Amino acid sequence: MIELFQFAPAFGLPNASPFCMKLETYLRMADIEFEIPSAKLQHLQKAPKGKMPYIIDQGKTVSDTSFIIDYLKSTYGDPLDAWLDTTQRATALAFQRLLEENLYWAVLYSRWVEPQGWEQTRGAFFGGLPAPLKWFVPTIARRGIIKELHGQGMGRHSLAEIHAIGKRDISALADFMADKPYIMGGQPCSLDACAYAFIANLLWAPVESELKDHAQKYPQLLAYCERMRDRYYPA
Ligand SMILES: N[C@@H](CCC(=O)N[C@@H](CS)C(=O)NCC(=O)O)C(=O)O
Repeated sequence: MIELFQFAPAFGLPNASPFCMKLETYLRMADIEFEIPSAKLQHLQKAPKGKMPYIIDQGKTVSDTSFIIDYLKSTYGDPLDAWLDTTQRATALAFQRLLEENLYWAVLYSRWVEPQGWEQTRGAFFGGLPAPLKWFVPTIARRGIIKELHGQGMGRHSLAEIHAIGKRDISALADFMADKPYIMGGQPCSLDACAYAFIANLLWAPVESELKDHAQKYPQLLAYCERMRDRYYPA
């Protein structure tokens, strides 16, 4: 059976990492059996690209959610995206990039850099660490994220600019979704695994931010997350 290596759940969500939650949601949507070995620090250390999640299937290790989903489609079939035409596929890819390559960094900033977000992130991610680790690991991890944000570029903007960038992405997704039940229309596709993971992480993580406030202005986003949760994570 597929082993899914990811972070332990946090923030009351299946995963506080939108990438981990995306992949778990995809597996559930595609009805592929998997198991999650209990989360350990060594899993991240063994991750082929130093990032979570990754899978091991039939002795093969695959990392990066997009490559993993490609692998799953070619190995187990593609029950979710066959109905999309080429224009819809192109649109879905553009929204995936918006979420993963842009909005992600604005959300990361709100969690790790903004003082209020950092308080909540530190407690949720590092609260269980024993002394002396809890005295220095959070600071080292935060320094690493700040360096990544600077390297990627988002961290070079002012706070107001970062909020403006993130809000535009949220509005674009909400406006495109409008009153459709799923992002691309009346039925789900693999983009929904990604969109649900990112939007639920924004709406439902207990990290107060301007981005969360902005997302809450769109009732269709909340209704969408509830629809996805009820369908793929039944209580
Ligand atoms: N492009 C990757 C991104 C994965 C990613 O950024 N994972 C983050 C968590 S959201 C991570 O593992 N960060 C740990 C680190 O950088 O040390 C994917 O699609 O899987």
